[in-house]
Amino acid sequence: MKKKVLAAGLTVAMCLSMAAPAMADIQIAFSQIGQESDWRTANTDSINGTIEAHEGWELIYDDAQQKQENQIKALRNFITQGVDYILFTGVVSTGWEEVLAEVNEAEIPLILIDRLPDCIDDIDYVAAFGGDFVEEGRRQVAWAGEYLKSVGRGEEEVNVVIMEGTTGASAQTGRTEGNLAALEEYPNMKLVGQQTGNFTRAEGQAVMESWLKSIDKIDVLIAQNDDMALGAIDAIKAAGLEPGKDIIIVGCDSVKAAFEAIVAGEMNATIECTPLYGPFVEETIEALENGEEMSKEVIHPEEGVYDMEGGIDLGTVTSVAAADVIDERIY
Ligand code: GYE
Repeated sequence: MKKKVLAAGLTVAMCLSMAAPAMADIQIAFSQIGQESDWRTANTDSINGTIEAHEGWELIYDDAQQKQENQIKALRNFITQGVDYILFTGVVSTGWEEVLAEVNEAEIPLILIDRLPDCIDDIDYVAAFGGDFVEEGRRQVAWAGEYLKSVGRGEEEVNVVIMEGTTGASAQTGRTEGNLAALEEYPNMKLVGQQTGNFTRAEGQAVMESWLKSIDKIDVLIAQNDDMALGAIDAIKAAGLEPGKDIIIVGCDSVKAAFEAIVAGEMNATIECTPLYGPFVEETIEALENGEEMSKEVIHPEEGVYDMEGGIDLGTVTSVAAADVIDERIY
């Protein structure tokens, strides 16, 4: 009798231990760039939060602190660990062929997000999702050009500076391409400065400080993200000028802090680039787990433009007043 009970107990224990691997979590590894901006924080929170909240999913997260070599190491670690999915955004756009080929060889489904690598056509990936950076850059300059027209300054020669993001990041190369192409459409806007501020507030402030010393007159600042615009606002105030009035400021991302600056009259506009990729990641992995195939087409989310009063027509989009949406903004 005793023997029987023991045997039954053993069977149960064996079943449990055999069932465990089948129920193991799906491991989703995410190689993130760093923590340079409010956008990045919101992006990390959205993706990590979604994965952590999903039953049966396990997050393996790596913050590369803006270093490509750290990202390469992280990707190789993910391969060694045999994770089930890899989420990847590259700090710069070049130099990924080798390590992404290794991911392909390991047959780990690769989901590309945000800053897509230049070698995208030479690698296998299951889905890609990111901002349309060229269009965002075009919108920045077009907003300033159309705004100037709307206040009767369309013929006035104005001096423009472009504060760029991290050199070599697709968000920088794309936005710069869009900025420069749009400047051709507005002959009254003259480019007098172009420098990187690395997508951070501190560098945005430092670059603006040095421009204010070396350039006689700056009328328009195009900052390739809101954090740099906010840093520049501090420098402009410190120089005794009025941001948003003496210098027209157009940012990119549409983070809450930029809406607050616009509502306070210290910034003029921000072009939206959504960081909220959690839902896309969730949908993609759920579909793949159900055996569905995803399209290889790069998905660009729909995005708006926000400013002081709204109503600036940019062809593909018309601006909306930041004051009208600020309460809904969670990042
Ligand atoms: O605009 C910036 C961030 O890659 C779209 O990176 C992203 C950019 C974003 O640091 O704020």
